[in-house]
Amino acid sequence: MVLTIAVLCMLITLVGCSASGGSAPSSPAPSTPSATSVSEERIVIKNFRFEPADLTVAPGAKVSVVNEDSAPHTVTAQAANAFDTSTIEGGQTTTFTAPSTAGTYRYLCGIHPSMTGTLTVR
Ligand SMILES: [Cu+2]
Repeated sequence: MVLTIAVLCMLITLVGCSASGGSAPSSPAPSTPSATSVSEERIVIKNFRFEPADLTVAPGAKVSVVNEDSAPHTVTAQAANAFDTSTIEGGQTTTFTAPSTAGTYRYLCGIHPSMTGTLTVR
């Protein structure tokens, strides 16, 4: 009886492992505790433009993105996995966390690739 339960537990653990391994954690977990010392930065999307087009933030800063258009937009880093807001519907606001590594990160709108901007981390 005890052995049966032990085997069942092992099986459940194995299944759990393979299931979580199959779905790769592609999106970065925004689990960073909101540090009050980090000032909030902001990008406004208006008339298919990022304002400001060049923004400098501290490493790991929280950046709000306000979409004032009626069209959906994204803020997607051209460098893989740097940051990506995914789709922001018109009128919506979202937040992403800037990379913790200093550098210049060019980004674009995944829906309208002619919309580009630069996020500088330093
Ligand atoms: Cu767009």
